[in-house]
Amino acid sequence: MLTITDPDLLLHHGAGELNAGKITPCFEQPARLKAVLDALAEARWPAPIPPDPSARAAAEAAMRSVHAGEFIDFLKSAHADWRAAGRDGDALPLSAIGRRMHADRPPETIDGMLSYYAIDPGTPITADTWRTLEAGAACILTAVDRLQQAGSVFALIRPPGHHAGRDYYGGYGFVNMAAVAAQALREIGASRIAVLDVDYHHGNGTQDIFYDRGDVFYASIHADPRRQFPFFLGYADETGAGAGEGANLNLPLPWNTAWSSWSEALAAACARLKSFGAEALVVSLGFDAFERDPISHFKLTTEDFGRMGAAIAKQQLPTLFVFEGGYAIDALGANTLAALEGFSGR
Ligand code: OKP
Ligand code: ZN
Repeated sequence: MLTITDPDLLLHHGAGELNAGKITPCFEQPARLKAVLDALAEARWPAPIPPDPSARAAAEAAMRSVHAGEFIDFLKSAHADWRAAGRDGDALPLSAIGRRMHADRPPETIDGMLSYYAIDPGTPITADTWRTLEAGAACILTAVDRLQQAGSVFALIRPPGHHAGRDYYGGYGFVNMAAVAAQALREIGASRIAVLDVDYHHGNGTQDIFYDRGDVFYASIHADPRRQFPFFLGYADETGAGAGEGANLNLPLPWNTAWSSWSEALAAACARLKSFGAEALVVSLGFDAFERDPISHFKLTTEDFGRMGAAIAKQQLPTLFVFEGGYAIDALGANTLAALEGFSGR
């Protein structure tokens, strides 16, 4: 399998996130990506390639194709604005929009804007965040470009983007790279795309971006939002709206779910993406459903990720894997390799 990655993806490195009432080191850190790179090299997997220069040049426009322009403007200048306000270190929000407040009036200060666009206090914006996002989007565009020829491509990027909606960020990420991929695939001619999200958390951002569209089917297998982030989206009765009615499938599962029930949900999702008539598949490939993940509560094993890869391969679709979550860094390389090998039948 062809892997696309870039050294700039190691740049974004937040100092801390709010966890159980305390600031702790970020779970989402560059070592995650390094662990996967090392595992691929050790297994003598074909060497990853960097994004094409043309993809670099097109990265910002690709981000704008799925996000609101003012939101991208904000991300681009947020850390400089933070510095200009006299702060150093990472930019974090200090407030949030409550019910019946003005979600339609962006404030003027950086503190106000961070609170306006963030959905959690666990997603620091650093001086390097924007460059990291540009590199990620460039990898996605290159992956899209190679997909037809290669049959399957792995975009090894970070931070995870599936919590980023049209005009908000959070859940460690800022730009929804799976959505960038699906949109780019649409633009090069595929008329129906499926996004399959196997990350432990619901991809509220991906759902948000495509909720009223009938051309991109979104299916997610995730921890029940009644007990898990993102808390306010991911219920089974969210089925799409307007032209998108029926093109959204949420399969929430209880804590402690293991492969026997997880795999039934996967079979259900696969059946639906088949009947949808997808011409290409984007997989939000998270590994936090792993039994030893430090922030999650499912029970998948390394071998189960191999079974997952094999089941996805059975769909016989051009498949673009986008790296998402997974925080048990010591097992992340083995888990990722298991999924890719399972898919490739190695
Ligand atoms: C991103 B992805 C711990 C709270 C965690 C955010 C989880 C983001 C997961 N401080 N809340 O879906 O793996
Ligand atoms: Zn996750």
